[in-house]
Amino acid sequence: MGAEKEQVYLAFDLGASSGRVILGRVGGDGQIRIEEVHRFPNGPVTSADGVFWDIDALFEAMLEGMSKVAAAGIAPRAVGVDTWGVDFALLDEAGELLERPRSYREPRNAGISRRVAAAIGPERLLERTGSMHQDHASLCQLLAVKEHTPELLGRARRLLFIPDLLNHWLCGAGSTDCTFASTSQMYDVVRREWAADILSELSLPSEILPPVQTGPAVVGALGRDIRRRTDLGEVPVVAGASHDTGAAFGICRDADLPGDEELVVISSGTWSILGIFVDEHLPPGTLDARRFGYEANPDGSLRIIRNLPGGWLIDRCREAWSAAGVDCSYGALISAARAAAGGSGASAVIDTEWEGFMNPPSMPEAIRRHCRQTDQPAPQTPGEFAQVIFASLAESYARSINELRGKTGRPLGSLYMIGGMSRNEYLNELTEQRAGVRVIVGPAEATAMGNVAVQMAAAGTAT
Ligand code: LFR
Repeated sequence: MGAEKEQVYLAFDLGASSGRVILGRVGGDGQIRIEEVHRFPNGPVTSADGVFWDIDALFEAMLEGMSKVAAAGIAPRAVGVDTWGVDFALLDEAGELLERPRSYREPRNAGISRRVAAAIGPERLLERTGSMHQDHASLCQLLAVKEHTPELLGRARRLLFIPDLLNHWLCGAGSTDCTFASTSQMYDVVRREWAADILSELSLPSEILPPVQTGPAVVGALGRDIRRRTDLGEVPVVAGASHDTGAAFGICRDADLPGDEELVVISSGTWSILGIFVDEHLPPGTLDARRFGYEANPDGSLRIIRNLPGGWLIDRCREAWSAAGVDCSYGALISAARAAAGGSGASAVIDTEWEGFMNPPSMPEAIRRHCRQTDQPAPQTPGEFAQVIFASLAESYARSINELRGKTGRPLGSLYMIGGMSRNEYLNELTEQRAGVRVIVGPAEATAMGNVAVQMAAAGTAT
């Protein structure tokens, strides 16, 4: 590999708990090497009006990361943004935000998915949009906008999903891609069109939705103001894997894995998205839309997914404990959880999808409350909490894998665990035991790698 052949791509990988600016270095061997240049916190911000994202701070942090890259004398071949799914911003005639984008953890969404499913019909909703029935789906959130602030929806001229808004600010683009559109419960991935009929039946506007592209594409170049503020050049902006999970699953399709068993993938960060690749929708009625849905990979192909809580529970506990001075490194918590295993305070299995875990003021207290309500011993020490959380996550993975085995008939013998939580070897062991699978640990940086892979496909690596 000649050093002169190296190409560098810049990935913005924004999760619901932290954001990162990452360099993807690609040498003559075509392998992507990931290097983090900037990391910043993210999280839902609760105010009297609801739960929002601090989108301005996120964008500033992206600019800061770009400035660092320019200061290091690096000229990226392209940039690309991926973020968590479903959330969007509404823009007025002048292109200004009508309000800060709301977080999917907004409590006003509670119960909307049941009403939407009842109005449209659960099977039809799944067939037309592919989406799991979840209160935080963009469709449900848009209905909440209409119900709570109709005047705001009346003034909306354009809806941009979070990565599209960031791209818009980077280069003026105004489109989305199929990976993100497929998280919205408003898009028919198979027909490649917005499900305008569904929106119209809920009296929601479809004309504000952006054009959708399938596959990697250059959507613009860094605008003059961005270039001035960061010292980067007119770098192409690539879209095609703007949903973080879509980016991560994109690199699994061709993963060279041992054995020939059917593979299930878990992309695990704040959420754990469990999925299998499929060629098309399964016959109507095969999947329970409350639990499974379809999302698009960067090339437009489909995966069946189940969206399960992931690191959210333990990370919210860590926040509470570190404020009280407890050593909250993952290493310390994993050792403490192992030590607690078998103790009575560590034996509860919680329903990780319980509504009370969505955004409680105190996660340890919410877990205690859930244990009391389900007549189980509540954990006391951080080690016991960690044990309960890890065992419950493993149990939720096992239940979903068993359900998928039952519904698809696939043997599903191996589990490809990717994303930041794949580093938790104790959780991997518990998952092997409970789900009866062999866990193959994949890249913790799968999302950023997928982002870079799409940039390479759009911007090319040839010199
Ligand atoms: C993971 C993820 C999931 C999505 C959830 C909420 O980061 O993108 O795929 O369902 O966030 O948007």
